[in-house]
Amino acid sequence: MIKKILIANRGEIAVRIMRTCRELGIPIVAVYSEVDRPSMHVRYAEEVYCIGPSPSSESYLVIDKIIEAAKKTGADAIHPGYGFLSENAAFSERCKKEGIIFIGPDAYAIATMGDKITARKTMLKAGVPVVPGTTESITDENKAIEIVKEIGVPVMIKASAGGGGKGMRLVKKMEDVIPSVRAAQSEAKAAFGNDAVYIEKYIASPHHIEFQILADKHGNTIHLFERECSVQRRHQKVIEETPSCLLTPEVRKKMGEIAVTAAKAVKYHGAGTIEFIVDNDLNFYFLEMNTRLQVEHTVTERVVGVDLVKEQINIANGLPLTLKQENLFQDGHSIQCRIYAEDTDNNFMPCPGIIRHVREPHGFGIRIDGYVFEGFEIPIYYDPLIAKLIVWGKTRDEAIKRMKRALYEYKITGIKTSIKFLERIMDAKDFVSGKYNTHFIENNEVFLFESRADNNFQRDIAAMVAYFDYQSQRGKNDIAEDLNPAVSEWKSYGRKTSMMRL
Ligand code: MV4
Repeated sequence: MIKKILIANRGEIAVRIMRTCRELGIPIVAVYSEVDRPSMHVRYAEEVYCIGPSPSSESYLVIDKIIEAAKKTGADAIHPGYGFLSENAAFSERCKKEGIIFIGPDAYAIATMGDKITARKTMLKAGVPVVPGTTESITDENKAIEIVKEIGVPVMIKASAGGGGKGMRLVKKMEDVIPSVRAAQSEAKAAFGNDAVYIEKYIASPHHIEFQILADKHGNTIHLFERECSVQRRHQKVIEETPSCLLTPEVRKKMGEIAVTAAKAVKYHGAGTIEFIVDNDLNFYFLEMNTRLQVEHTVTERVVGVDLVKEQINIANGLPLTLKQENLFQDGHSIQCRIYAEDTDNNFMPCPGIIRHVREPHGFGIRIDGYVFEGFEIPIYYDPLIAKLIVWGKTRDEAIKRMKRALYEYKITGIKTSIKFLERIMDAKDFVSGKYNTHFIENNEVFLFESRADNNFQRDIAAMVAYFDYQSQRGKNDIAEDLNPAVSEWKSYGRKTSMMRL
């Protein structure tokens, strides 16, 4: 059984994992880069270990440093979180070799799913529907032309080593096929050191719907239903929710079964996600598998009532799953908003800086997974995610209203954040109706950006007028209160009352 867990990550996810470890009574080791010394995950842990300079390439991404930290602190297990080393097959293998439990799948599953062409072939063989297209990397350009003629334009050219939208190309005309294949190959070579590309039929206006799965080391595999992640911008998810408005009970059941089949095909163990692309006629195709805990795992936790990190730890310990598929159901509706330190009206430019003031929403149906506090400086070296705001409601309508209330209460000053932008999404007709796909943000640009810019201008004028009015009134009023009294008002109030009692 695991005696001490090293969390090879930072930020909100490191804190989230540590919270479950604390509940389970498992000692924690935090690792940190130089700039992260004052970070929340380091404060939260009872044992900490510095793994080097601030750039992640010199700290959180260095396998030797993480292994050294585990050995020095006597940690017998490592949780990689998401990003960094979480989907690195060599890291999973190295942990095994060092006798350390990697809380995640083995190298075989990570490598098979990490190479998209191998993943497509493996899924086809298992009977999982994939987008029509090639099953081998493109080596013969004439063959590429033949295949595109067969499936018809438009098509997508994708890098086998890519994923998450990296190295993708849309081809609309036959004469663009060969130049696009060549360009994609050289791009893939430069980005991933691997020039293998494949071709898929282009699915217009798709939904991105993914299924959460859990699998133990004894062959038991279950799914925990779907997450609708179609609100994205440049392949960065902005909002996630469950259940999806698109799925019918029949399609949901079928996709869940297929997701389990997909995981079994790579002898998967741990928590994982099967991503599907779904068209308007509810045809669904396997897109890729994420062999890690995901940023949006929280909405599943809320609606299915399962602590996914706790399940990951039990699985890593070799315990059989105690959850049974037939006992699982989706209770109500959950939505997550990702709060970023960014300027949404300036091309979503990251805005790291010092947090001056934070006031988080509270109350029924609210969860915040965050890590920042007043005076904390968000480092420039990592993802600018500040917090995830997760709400639950009995119905989707209630969840949206609760999210609006929570965003209204959420105040962060000192840096720019995406809170206002998220509030506009909660007011967008297509979001509220649930009729949206992956083009939602671009289709609603006027509402989400420009039109509201006018309102902001009016609001700014109103704020200025109020301020000047306030300044001109100051001092004129006899009963105006001193904003910085020399004696605490608590103290003077106490004195007054004690005198009154006499
Ligand atoms: C596609 C597609 C249409 N047809 N593949 C983008 C991220 C990567 N996981 C795959 N992506 C897409 N693949 C075919 N054959 C459209 C997208 C896509 C997309 C997918 C999910 C969520 C948002 C998206 C935004 C643009 C394009």
